[in-house]
Amino acid sequence: MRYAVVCQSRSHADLLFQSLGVHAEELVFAVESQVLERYLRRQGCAVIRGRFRDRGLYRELLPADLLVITLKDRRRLRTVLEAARRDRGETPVLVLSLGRLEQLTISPTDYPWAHFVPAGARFAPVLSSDVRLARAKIQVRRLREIIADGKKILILLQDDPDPDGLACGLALRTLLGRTRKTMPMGSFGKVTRPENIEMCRVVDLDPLLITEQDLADYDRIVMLDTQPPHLRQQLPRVDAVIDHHPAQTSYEARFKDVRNAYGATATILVEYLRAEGFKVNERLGTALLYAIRTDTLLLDRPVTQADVEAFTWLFTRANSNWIRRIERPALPQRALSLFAEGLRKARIEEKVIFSHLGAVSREDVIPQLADFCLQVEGVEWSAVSGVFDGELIMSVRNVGFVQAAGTVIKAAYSELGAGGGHRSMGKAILPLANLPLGRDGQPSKKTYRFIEERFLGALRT
Ligand SMILES: [Mn+2]
Repeated sequence: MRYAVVCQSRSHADLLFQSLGVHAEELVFAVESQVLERYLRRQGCAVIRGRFRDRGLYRELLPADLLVITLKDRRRLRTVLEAARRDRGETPVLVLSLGRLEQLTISPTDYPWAHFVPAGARFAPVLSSDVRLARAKIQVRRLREIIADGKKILILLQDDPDPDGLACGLALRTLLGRTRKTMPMGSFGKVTRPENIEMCRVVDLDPLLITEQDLADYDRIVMLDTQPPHLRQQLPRVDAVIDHHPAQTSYEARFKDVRNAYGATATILVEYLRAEGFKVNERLGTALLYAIRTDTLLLDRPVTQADVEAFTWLFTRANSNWIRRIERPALPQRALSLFAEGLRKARIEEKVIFSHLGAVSREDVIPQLADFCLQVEGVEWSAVSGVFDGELIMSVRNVGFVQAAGTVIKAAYSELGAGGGHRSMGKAILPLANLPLGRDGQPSKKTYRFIEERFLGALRT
């Protein structure tokens, strides 16, 4: 390949060597300065020296596989473009300008055959990412000062630990060179979502179920992906908090890194690891990527450049088969007959498909059937219920371009139990005691009609 470059300075030439990724022998430079000519020859490049306004210069330089024009002095751009116009032939032309395009003294539209690149602006995202990593270094140093000397450190997660908290726990352990013995993860509640249980199995995590009394065993407490006011329990103290939920002010901690704009706390931990030059193994990479995937619904929720970058960085470091396994928890064989029954009884009303499974032995069959039902022609919503552990659990899915599932669930059921969700999926948990039941104390036809009517009512408003 032959790359022709019109260039005025050594730093531009150096930048090109690195960014074009070509050998010196493939480059031929057109320069005006003798000093630059000598420098480039020493690098092993061919050089033609002449005046930029002289058309003979371009007859010698062209044709080439690419002509790059990179000038320190922006006012000379017109001179070069006008002089090169005649002899460019079929050579693609790339103009690297350091400033913004509006700052050019020429109008790019006058030269439709050239591709103008505002190199400074292109460089900006890279730099802003490095600025974040430079800041992360300081955060890690402070975090180490505050907790690293602890004998036994507790990583405290939210009551039903989710992938973001779990992955961050694993990342923090790696960052501080700790083990599950000297820095266990704990929570006042159990992991319940089938996907999250599967994640714990796949990446080998086993968060402890703790009580308030257990807290005394630890000389440092770090909270990840949650803050003290989110818990019902009173904490004796918290040393460090790393989170992305809205910042709470009613507590003290020596270290706080709370970034509400971030889509996941895992993104913050990825910055820490990258700033410290850690190599992330498959296990940690998978956990962190899965955390960002679920917390941002595959970057479908408001996220920052930092989340997108962490996502990309983790992508090659994670095991996609493991992620698939986590996202599709295996369906037990006996669920098939339950599914068959659920599908047989399913009804569609006002573009909502309803199905009620009755008593189920595993909660996860409910969301799985809800996912499946959404594929039925003409359906915009699916609402599938099942009775588990004294509660009626309803999984709701929609096609995404309708009202938010979380809002509809709240409007329909907030007086009867807990519920909520995101744009296209949600869940309601209704204690049976709050529902009109049949004579046998179990949900009856009337119960289900009651639930359906509340749902349709909420949809209509
Ligand atoms: Mn989170």
